Amino acid sequence: MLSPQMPSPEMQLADFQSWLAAHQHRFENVLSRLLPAPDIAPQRLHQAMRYSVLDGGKRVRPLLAFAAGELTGAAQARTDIAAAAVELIHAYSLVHDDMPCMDDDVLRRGKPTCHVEYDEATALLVGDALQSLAFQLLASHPLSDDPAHQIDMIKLLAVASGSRGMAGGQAIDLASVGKPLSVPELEQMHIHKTGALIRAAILLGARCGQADEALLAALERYGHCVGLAFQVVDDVLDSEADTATLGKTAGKDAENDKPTYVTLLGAREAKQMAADLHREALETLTPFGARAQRLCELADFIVLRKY
Ligand code: GRG
Repeated sequence: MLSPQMPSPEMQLADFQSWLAAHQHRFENVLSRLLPAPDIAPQRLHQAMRYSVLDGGKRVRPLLAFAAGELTGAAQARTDIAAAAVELIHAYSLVHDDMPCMDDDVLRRGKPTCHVEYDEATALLVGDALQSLAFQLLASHPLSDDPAHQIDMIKLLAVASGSRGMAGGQAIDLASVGKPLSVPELEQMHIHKTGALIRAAILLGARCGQADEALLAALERYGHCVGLAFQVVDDVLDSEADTATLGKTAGKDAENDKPTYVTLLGAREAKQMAADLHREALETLTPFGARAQRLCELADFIVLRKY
């Protein structure tokens, strides 16, 4: 029987869903305010940037930054900037990834991809400009009382998104098309391509508040687990869900002859792997008790998502 003080699982889920919806809604306005207005020159580029960032996406990385920031007592105004910088890098990666020279896709977040709606040159510039804006935000808003600490945070995002992080993972991905990768090789690719930015979101959110080395190490481990779980679930959804549900073309990995957790392990074992990573992520947070509740709920959200 539940004690009178303990909320039921249904109440806890409803509480998480309202936290999620409130942050998603509020953050949309934050992004809209931080992006260049559509009527400022060059209008077409600014409109394409807004098209690629606003009105779509689950905002998983910002939500992770907010939850980590709540754990370390960070001010919302600071985590907003950290979360926005990460989301702009993410949006840039999606725009470039969809281009004909990479994944060549026509649908993203339920609407035509940037190069289809605009053109290839504009899509290239959108990615470039979003990346620059991300670092402009981190450099021009106070994120820490210690300037050296803030420079470390800027470096953290630069490393996570560069050739030793997301862009490097993408390079491994492009080089692996049609090749038989082992599971450890696939893991290395995803730790960089998807995982690096997810870990950066969590660490940047945490570093907007007071985080000691032990907490940062635990969050790094949590980020490793949810980042990898995110990708395993992505592979399962790509093979099992439909295009309308995903808002992007389903079955793209098989069509592009890309190695995935599903092709390497089979759907059953891939789902088991996601469940194991989910459990490890939750175990990592045990020492932080109720303070880490939102991060636990986000781990559930990432693993149990349907799109
Ligand atoms: C072009 C430098 C460069 C990198 C691209 C992350 C990436 C590397 C490409 C994205 C392509 C892709 C489908 C990766 C698999 C996992 C992933 C990042 C999915 C999209 O992220 P979600 O589900 O997307 O968080 P939303 O739209 O919800 O934000």
